[in-house]
Amino acid sequence: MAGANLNTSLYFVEQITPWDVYKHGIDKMLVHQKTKYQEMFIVEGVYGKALILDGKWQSCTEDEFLYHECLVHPPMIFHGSPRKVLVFGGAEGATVREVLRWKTVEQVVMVDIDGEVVEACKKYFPEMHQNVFEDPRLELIIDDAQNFLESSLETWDVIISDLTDPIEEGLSFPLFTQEYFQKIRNILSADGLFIIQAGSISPPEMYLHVRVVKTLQTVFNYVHSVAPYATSYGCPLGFVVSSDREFSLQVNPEKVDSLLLEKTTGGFKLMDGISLLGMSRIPLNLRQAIAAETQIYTLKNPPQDIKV
Ligand code: SPD
Repeated sequence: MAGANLNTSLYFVEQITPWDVYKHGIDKMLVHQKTKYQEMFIVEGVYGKALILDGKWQSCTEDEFLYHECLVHPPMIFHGSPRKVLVFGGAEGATVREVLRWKTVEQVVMVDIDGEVVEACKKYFPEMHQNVFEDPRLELIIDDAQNFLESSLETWDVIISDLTDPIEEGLSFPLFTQEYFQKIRNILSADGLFIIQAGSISPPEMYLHVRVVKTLQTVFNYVHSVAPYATSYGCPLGFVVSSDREFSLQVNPEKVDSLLLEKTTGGFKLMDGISLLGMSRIPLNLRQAIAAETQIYTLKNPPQDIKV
């Protein structure tokens, strides 16, 4: 069994749900820092090096491609020829690394609130960022996504939200509301696509993902979940792709493979036509939950019956 020879007495314990924890064995603690916004750990173990923020596992060098390739490429592929891409979050640099694989991309702006985390990631995760912070097509802005949206006048072909999990109370709640998604829509080009990391799709917690989907459906004409398998989060995640232009999940794997061959560089570990087809097929229980849900998230009427 993998990890059977683990010889550590040090564990990082992550609360996955109020009833479940995930114990990650640790060989070395590389960083522990309280930044202006959050508590950061960078640790090392059988999964390589990992970033943990406010007690939540963000990514690790061993399996981050499962998350980042699935977050970035679906909207890029559905667009076909993205030139301008906006990324919210993504301190490790792996999200922009995937964006910059696209030869069509001329401009990327990455907005992350926490410059201290970005600096630590530059130092400790060269495997993830692969020096993309030096790419002249990338502009890094240290700011709150909401401030940026207030002042942004440009439009974008693809917008990627690589932020926290959805929650129904607290500081991140506004980032999952109808008002916020309307602002995103205002800065998307007419054929642009938006993808958001929208939390766990395991049965006890999928209502959060489902409500994000329903909220997005009030803003965009076409909204679909995709389900990557990202192994070190302790639960299956769901991303949501939204657009006002129709995009088909009836993916033709051969066409996707030739698009990727023509328009990207570097090769993939996970993404190809077959993988995109697979992650676009979400299970029946999730489709049924989306069909049955009536709650949407607005700032005006935040949820009253918050589950713990
Ligand atoms: N519970 C999963 C949380 C993942 C949040 N973001 C990951 C960031 C990777 N760039």
